Amino acid sequence: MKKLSLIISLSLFTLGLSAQSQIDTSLVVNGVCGMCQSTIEKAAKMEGVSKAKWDQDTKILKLSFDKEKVNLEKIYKAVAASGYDTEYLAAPDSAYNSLHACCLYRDPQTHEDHKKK
Ligand SMILES: [Cu+2]
Repeated sequence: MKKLSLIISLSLFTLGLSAQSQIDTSLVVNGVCGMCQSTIEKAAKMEGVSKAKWDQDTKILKLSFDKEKVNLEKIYKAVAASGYDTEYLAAPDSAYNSLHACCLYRDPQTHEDHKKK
């Protein structure tokens, strides 16, 4: 019985550790449409990221990741490299310019065009 309780407390301890390495945070990422959403989420979903969900209206990318495997800086760098400006880092022009025409979120006209639909 003593052994069993030791095993239980050990596994609870391990559970506690894994829960602690999980980070839930969010990141502001500019974008306009569903296509932007899939590109942003795809870029953010790297190893160690268990959740990456971007909202078109709020521009917020909700993230859950394992801080032992990845960090926020790595994630926003990948998102910026995919062509999207984040609150910490702007996308390089070359990446931005290779986005689909309907995704060129830096142009106010793009936002207008999406509102009309
Ligand atoms: Cu788009």
